[in-house]
Amino acid sequence: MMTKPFESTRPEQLTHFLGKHFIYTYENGWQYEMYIKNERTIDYRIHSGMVGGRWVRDQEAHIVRLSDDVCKISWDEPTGTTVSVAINFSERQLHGVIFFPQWIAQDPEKTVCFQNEQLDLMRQYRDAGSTYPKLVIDEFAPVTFLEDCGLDNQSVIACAPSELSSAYATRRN
Ligand code: FER
Repeated sequence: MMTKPFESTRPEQLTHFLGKHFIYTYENGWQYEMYIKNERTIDYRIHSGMVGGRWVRDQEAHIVRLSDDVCKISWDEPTGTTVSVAINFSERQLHGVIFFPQWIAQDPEKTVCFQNEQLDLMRQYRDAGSTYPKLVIDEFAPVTFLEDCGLDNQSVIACAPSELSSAYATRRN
């Protein structure tokens, strides 16, 4: 039987989280930026780390409320990478788990692109493998910048990380 998609999505519980835009650095030094675009969608940029330079718009995600200040966002990339990130907005602390297929661990540069223009290529790489053993990254990250950008704002994540000023990702608030 086909599993019903998005069966946990409860839009009425997500209003506080939708529109949040935030920058965070995992304890391993990898810096990421995420925008919760709407109840099923995120945009993101990767500023540094194994796949620094990669950026993605309109990634379908599963977003759930765990408490008034905590949500969990999980998704399956066209590359085969899967990610689950829990964000505590009041403590500005996040925990992410990233499951990379083996082909990305061996050649991360293949995924460094504006993914929206390379979706077929990413799926070809994914299907060619190899997949196993997965590289599992399990890290905490403080949220160093946080703002509200509203729903479906196309101007938040709109260019490659390399096109931003060096001050962009180091802003703190
Ligand atoms: C994150 C961890 C990993 C994240 C995105 C990824 C936007 C994606 C990794 C990849 O596709 O290579 O916190 O947030």
